[in-house]
Amino acid sequence: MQLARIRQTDGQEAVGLVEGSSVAALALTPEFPTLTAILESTDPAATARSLLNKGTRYLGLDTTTLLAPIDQHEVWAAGVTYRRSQTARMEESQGAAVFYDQVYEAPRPELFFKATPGRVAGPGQPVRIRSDAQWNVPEPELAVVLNSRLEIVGYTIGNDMSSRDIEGENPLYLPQAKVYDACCGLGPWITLADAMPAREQMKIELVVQRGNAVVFQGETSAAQMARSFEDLVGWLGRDNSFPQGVVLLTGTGIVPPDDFTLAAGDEVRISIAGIGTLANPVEQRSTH
Ligand code: DO4
Ligand code: MG
Repeated sequence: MQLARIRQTDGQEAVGLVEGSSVAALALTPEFPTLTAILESTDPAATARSLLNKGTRYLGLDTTTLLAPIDQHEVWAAGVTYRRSQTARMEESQGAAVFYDQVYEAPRPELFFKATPGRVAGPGQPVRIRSDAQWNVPEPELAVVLNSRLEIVGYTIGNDMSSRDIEGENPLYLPQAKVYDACCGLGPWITLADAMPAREQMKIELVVQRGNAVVFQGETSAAQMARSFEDLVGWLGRDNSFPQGVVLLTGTGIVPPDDFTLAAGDEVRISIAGIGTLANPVEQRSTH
């Protein structure tokens, strides 16, 4: 089962149950008023089904506005969880190469705060490259969706937009390379955990389109990740509570070659088996 957040034609936001090419707006109740409440329930799929009623209208996915599939969730990210990310970072930041090398093997993973909900772009909304950065890339990442008990309730697609020149100049600049307005794409919806294929089948693909040309494409699989989801979640939850649940991006295994940078007007498409495709245009403008 797949759950989305949608905006209906009257402007009202709702939680949608995706079925094929349609989405049904659930009849939310005082007990289950939000996506978060559904994900907190002991059986989110059964809860969602119980919120369908006889009058439920099925809307066409192509004519429905999808929103990022989160409420008040914080978004966190893991880094250097794939060999490709480790080598790219070691090349980009010679002074800090040893740290990227060590963290790939160390028991404690790299975890960082990525975004507040307001910094997240949903399907079709622009993700941003910083106005003060010259070397920018998308990072296509499988995102695990956790409830407040830190149980994995589902998966979605994340784009951990990154400014490689800022991170490469000095690792202490990492938060600036990673966290800014529209720095994160999420969506198009959450596939509940039971409906996901085995990790070995979780293929991840990235396409960057510029006009009519594909300027970069790459693929990997979640099976290439050096850590388990449970290990990452265990570290995230140490001395850290998430009353609303949390989304954790699990790191990138696709890094374009060093001569590639995103440009305003590009479209980034990330597909993950069992979930679907998240597409976002890229813009470069300063909020202030
Ligand atoms: O250490 C920098 C960030 C790494 C990262 O975001 C990734 O590997 O996906
Ligand atoms: Mg990343």
